[in-house]
Amino acid sequence: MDYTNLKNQDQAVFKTIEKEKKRQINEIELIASENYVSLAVLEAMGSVLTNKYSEGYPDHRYYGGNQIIDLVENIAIERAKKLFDAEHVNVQPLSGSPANAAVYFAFLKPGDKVMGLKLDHGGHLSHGHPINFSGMLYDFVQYEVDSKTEKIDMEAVRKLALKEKPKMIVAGYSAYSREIEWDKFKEIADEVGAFTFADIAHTAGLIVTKKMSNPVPFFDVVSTTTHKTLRGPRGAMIMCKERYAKQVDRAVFPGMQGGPHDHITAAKAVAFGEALKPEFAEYGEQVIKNAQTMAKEFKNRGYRVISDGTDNHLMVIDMTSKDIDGKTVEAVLEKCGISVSRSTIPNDPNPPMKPSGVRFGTPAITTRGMKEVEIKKVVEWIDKAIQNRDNKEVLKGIQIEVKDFSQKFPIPSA
Ligand code: DSN
Repeated sequence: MDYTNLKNQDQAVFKTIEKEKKRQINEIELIASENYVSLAVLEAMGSVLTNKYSEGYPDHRYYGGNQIIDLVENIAIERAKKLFDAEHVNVQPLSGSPANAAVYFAFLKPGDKVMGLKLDHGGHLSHGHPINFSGMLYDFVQYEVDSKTEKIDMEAVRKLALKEKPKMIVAGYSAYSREIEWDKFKEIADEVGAFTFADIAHTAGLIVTKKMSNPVPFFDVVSTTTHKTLRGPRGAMIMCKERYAKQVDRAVFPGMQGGPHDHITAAKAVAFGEALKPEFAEYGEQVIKNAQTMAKEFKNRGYRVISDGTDNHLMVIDMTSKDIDGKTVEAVLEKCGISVSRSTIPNDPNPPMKPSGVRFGTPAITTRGMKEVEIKKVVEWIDKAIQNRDNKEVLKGIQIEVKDFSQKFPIPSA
């Protein structure tokens, strides 16, 4: 992308963007929630649509001059409906947590009981953590993964639901590597009279490529961010059954938000258009193949993979299997030009700021064109760095190799 005007006008900001661009080009990104957008998505985000105010919805705006904004919002809605087989879509949520806030706002009253997966078992802050608005405003009961399999035990979920009788059950997670039994969640929710809410922020891009199962056709309401595996701009959307359309739309605006970010809506439409193409299905398949290769390589090298593998784009590795904690691994790999995020493991004995695990993900490196052979090389570097964590020379050597290697896999938007 050409930044000529920015360069001429504001050197301070231009230089930071250039530096970040270089960092992205020269380093390996393994943060499971990150990806690289296309130039077309980036151009839409940088468009004049950012100049407009359009509170309301297509054909029902509180400002004049929105005929063209209506067109773009409708394109985004129609493409999202097609991608996910959704009855109703709201493309205005600004990001994942605000989207989840709007869902709770649409379906619940403060103090209502909700079931969500515990954060250190793979859930998200907005699924009921006590320091998050969700845990403060609603009466969350947290379910856990099974302590032996580290997978969700649907019989345990059922027992808890029968005991607690929640008004809503939340499924879909941030650090859980297994397929989710949406149908069983739906059965349990029906049994106790609860709403079903899926947060598919992490796996949306794999769901649209039909590599993972889709909760949208039978869950009451589903939220997703648009920037992770879906490879769109930062933002979110909510999908629901037609019968909940009004309450969901009202919860987003005027309930939670003001004017939608129309430039981001346009970029969402572009990303959804890309996700409808056959190439995106190939991408989704490769993301999972790469993650499964990565998990296998870690296991071969003696690392303990939580739940013993992965069905999606991510995995959490218990670093205590190598006598090191997740925070130290994150810092060591940063020195080598490899970005990862520390993560708790189920029933983590260590605190969240210095947890036992590291979460690894393959969406970003797959966008750059890396396949199984490159994944093996990446794991080799990670293992070497961990083994030689106190050896500055070895770490520097890996960083040089990583830089040389990364430059061979261009980033679409850099
Ligand atoms: N921060 C995102 C992630 O890394 O999973 C979720 O909000």
